[in-house]
Amino acid sequence: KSRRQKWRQPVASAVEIGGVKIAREDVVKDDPTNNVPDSIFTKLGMQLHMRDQHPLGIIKNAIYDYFDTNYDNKFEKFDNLCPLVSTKANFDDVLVPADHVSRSYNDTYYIDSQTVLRCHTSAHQAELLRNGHTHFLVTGDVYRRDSIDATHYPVFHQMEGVRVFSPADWEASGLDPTTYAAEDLKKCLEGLAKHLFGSVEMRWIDTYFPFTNPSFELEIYFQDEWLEVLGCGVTEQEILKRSGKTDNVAWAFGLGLERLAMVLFGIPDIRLFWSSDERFTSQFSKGQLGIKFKPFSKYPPCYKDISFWINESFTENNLCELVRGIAGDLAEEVKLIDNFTNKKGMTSHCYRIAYRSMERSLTDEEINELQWKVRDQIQSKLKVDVR
Ligand code: FA5
Ligand code: MG
Repeated sequence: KSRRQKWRQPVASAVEIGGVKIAREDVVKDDPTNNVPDSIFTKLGMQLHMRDQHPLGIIKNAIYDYFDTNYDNKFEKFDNLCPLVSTKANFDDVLVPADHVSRSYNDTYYIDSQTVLRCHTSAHQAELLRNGHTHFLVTGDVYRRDSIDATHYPVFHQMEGVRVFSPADWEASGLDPTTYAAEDLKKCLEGLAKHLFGSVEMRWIDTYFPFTNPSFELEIYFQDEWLEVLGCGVTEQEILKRSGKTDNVAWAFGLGLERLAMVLFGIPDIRLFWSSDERFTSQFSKGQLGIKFKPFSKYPPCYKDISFWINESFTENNLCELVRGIAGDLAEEVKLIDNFTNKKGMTSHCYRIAYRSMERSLTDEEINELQWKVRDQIQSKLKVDVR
């Protein structure tokens, strides 16, 4: 056996989600319409948001409390819906245009051409509306091919909220229904932020989503930067119409639970949510919102640069997936630090990879081994010329 084998975790052959058994070969297939690696399969069924002692479970329960208290238990809760969904549910039902980037193999994990790992909890909106639900929260793990840094991870957790209004709700206000819903939405989410954080520096940003109009993002000041914690807006009328609601207006939001938990507990790196190190897990307990995380690791990062001439098919997400496949959670950040095009029109990229463990010191030997493997696979899999 090569020495490299020791980096490979054994992969379980099946997981169970909400009573449904999902086999590895149902998810990871050697097929051009499939791009799910083992590292993603192993995250299925973990359901960190179901653990009352885990920061994600604690924050989920705190949000439930806010809605139960302020809306008289009116919001129904779903937190065990299967993350394997149709492309129709994930995209078409929420009006994502046929040419939208989020549909690409570069951004989304496809099981086959008709089935994806949901990339947002909005994948469940339309069906729940069709089934007659008017006030609901959907919590779950979501999956995206994405960049690598302290606030991005290919598996994370969202909570979707939807509230449908009837004419009686807005008529007395003197506002038009859209303005009424947008104001109610912002009040609701500002109240939630206050419930979770007390006072915190935050701002609203106008944005675009295919399924809402107008649309907003909420950002919170954290670790010297503005951090986007949620997207929201007034539901497109077409979505309501398709679910048989022609006289209504609605709002919807999608919260990033890791991002909110990072702010709430002062968790500096998103990889920590996956740690089973007792020095992490023992710091949290059920129902405790006031805890500040005490970092136990200041192990030094190690930086390795790699330069190569890119080709037309090169994407940063492919590079990040490759690095994660080799280094797993030892990859802290993958960052483009230089980019130029020569006279012949060839473009060179230099990426800096930061390796760091949250749990221990890494040896030069193991980092060099990782970096050699990255170098190898960049050439063999991404077909770029390493300089
Ligand atoms: C959405 O996913 C929309 N479905 C949200 C929405 C729902 C809008 C309903 C309107 C109505 P977005 O891609 O911005 O939007 O993601 C929502 C949140 O998820 C972000 O604000 C962020 O907090 C979190 N998030 C996004 N990508 C990552 C990632 N790679 N790692 C961790 N958190 C992430
Ligand atoms: Mg966003």
